[in-house]
Amino acid sequence: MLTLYHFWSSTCSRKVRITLAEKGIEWESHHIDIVTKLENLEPDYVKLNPNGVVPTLVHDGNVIIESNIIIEYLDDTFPEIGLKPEDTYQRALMRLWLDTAELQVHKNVNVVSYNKRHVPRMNKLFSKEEQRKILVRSPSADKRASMLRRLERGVSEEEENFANQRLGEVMDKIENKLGESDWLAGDSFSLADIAIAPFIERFEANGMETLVDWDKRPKSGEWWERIQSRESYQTAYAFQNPNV
Ligand SMILES: N[C@@H](CCC(=O)N[C@@H](CS)C(=O)NCC(=O)O)C(=O)O
Repeated sequence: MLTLYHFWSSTCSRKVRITLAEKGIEWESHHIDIVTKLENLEPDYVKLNPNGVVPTLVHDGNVIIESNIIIEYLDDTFPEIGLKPEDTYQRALMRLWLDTAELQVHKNVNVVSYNKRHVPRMNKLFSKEEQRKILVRSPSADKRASMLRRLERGVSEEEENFANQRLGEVMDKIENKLGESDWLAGDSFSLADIAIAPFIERFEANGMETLVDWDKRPKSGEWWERIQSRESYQTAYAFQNPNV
């Protein structure tokens, strides 16, 4: 039995839902509202995920956290439809894309979307003092410190520009790679494509136009079309907020 604790619009949750759909695995949904109800900070959830974030997978009583680790776990455990290259070098390169998705893309997209998306959403729901109290509850010391700093000082234009440049570099890397092969880790669709795809949708949703200018990066535009036309992508994105 597989249970996924996830939030409908979270990029990391979407990675896992795409993987589950690619493999045709049945799963039970446990929606964790990370925005209005802050269910990710409830003690019972933090027992499962000590970082207080989504997603979390529970499989036959075993708890797995971190979206990149979850998607590899799913691929290892349900290998019938494989999502990793056969060749071990290509597999290593695939893992590098997973790292890039987390360490370069997720990290910087959070900086860029702070003023645009995060602040208006939070200010509509909570006063500044309430937001401070929420952040203090975050079980991750790193996250607590950086988010409290952002709450006090905001994200400067300089920080936003720096993060945007790092994201532009990833998009250039993607364009170069797709000049060599149809998919990020070679000739077949893999976890590398799954790990990056939800961020491309996020760039589009946030109107980050220079990143998704497909005239400038045509190979990436074609790749992005191919990903969106997959049934797994459509299934993952069809999951909507159950609380509205
Ligand atoms: N490295 C983690 C990151 C998880 C993460 O940051 N999840 C976000 C949603 S994409 C979250 O739960 N945010 C809630 C919060 O930080 O309060 C992973 O890949 O699973």
